[in-house]
Amino acid sequence: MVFVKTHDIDELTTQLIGTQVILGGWVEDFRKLGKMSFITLRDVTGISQVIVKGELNDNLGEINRQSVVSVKGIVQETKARDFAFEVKADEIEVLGKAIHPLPVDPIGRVESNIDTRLNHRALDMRNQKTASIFKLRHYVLQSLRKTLSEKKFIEITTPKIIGSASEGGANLFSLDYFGKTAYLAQSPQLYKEQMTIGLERVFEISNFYRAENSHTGRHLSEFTSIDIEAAFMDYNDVMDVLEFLVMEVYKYTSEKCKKEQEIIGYTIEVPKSPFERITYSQCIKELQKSGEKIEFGDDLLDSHLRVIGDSHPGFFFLIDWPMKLKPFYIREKDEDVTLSRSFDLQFGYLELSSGGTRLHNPEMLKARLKEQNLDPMQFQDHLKTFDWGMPPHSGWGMGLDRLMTTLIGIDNVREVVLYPRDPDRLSP
Ligand code: AMO
Repeated sequence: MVFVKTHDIDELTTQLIGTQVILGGWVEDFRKLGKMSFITLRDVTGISQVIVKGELNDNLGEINRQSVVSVKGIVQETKARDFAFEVKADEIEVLGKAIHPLPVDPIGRVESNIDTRLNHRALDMRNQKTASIFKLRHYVLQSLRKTLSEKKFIEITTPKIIGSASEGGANLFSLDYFGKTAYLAQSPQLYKEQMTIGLERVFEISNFYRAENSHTGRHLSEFTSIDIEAAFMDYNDVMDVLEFLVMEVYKYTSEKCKKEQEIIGYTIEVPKSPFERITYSQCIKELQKSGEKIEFGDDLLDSHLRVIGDSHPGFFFLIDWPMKLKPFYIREKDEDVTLSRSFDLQFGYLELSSGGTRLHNPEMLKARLKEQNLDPMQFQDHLKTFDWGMPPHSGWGMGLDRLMTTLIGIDNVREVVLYPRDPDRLSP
């Protein structure tokens, strides 16, 4: 038999009763009851019952669960409670046998810990909860691309192998590049800024790399970032874009992904808009009030963010950080040059995004690089573009994996990444 499917399981309808179909999928359950056998067959769209009788049943050997089979048969009504239809098999072919027992139970009846599941990720994807998370991720990406395109952002792809650091020196993976040292990009920062001189509004959704020796539920060595950069926009404008985008993701997936939410066991709650905008100074005062030893100018540690997150659950912006805590490309405020036009988007304690208005004056940018002990010579290729009519611009980067965790109420990014990379995990 050929293994071409005529239908996906979710395409079986009343109109097809009496029609011959060819289905393909995995055996979720196999029961041989003397004169007949029942197969529960799953494909990516759903689950169906296959009934085997007569000579075909007599000649049918044992089929291991999770083997992949092709079934040719006639669609008919069923007495089974859990199914709308069944297929009475005329031919069954095992296309790929599954070993028994499998290293993880794809039905999820026997729970496996996350490390075991990640070690067998392809098989874990047959677990409906895992598959639903990745279907949801697909719709999140769809929504992001749609909204940004509608707002006239052009999707770009910047290089991931680079000759010098994009975010300053720390946390860089280096590699040998034909005898020279190259690095894996930490972000598209410099390239996305450069692209504003020709395309005005750009976005990128790609993987970036951070050699952070962190063992938390929110840090990965390779993460997916959504980045935007926009000419003629201030940090308030790009915060508006970010808020709109997050709201659209929540609205779209809460409507579109009903089945996935049911399987995951979590209801996507569309957040309230507008998101609160709290200044860094207000935040320091709040922390001092709650007894934390912190001064203006100190960075916010995880412990501080947890305190702030407790009193501000959900989405909020933390704005106007001190200049000294922000990267070299961030621009100061006119009314107080110690403060920056910058923000982080928080979800409770979790940082989802950071961004701001950029310096677009080359002399000031050079001075800032020196102030932060970075060598302007290393940034020559970038700096020269600032002499070609660089527009004022702003942007942000947001961790897609972290955004996904907020959507489905989990606290480990590894659950939403196919093959996570962290200091302890380089394979599969
Ligand atoms: P930043 O370094 O704050 O900013 O990164 C932006 C967002 O990316 C996500 N992120 C990570 N997610 C998982 N694992 C990691 N190791 C990791 N590192 C970062 C976070 C974070 O908020 N160029 C600037 C952005 C800009 O100004 O446009 C930047 O990279 O969600």
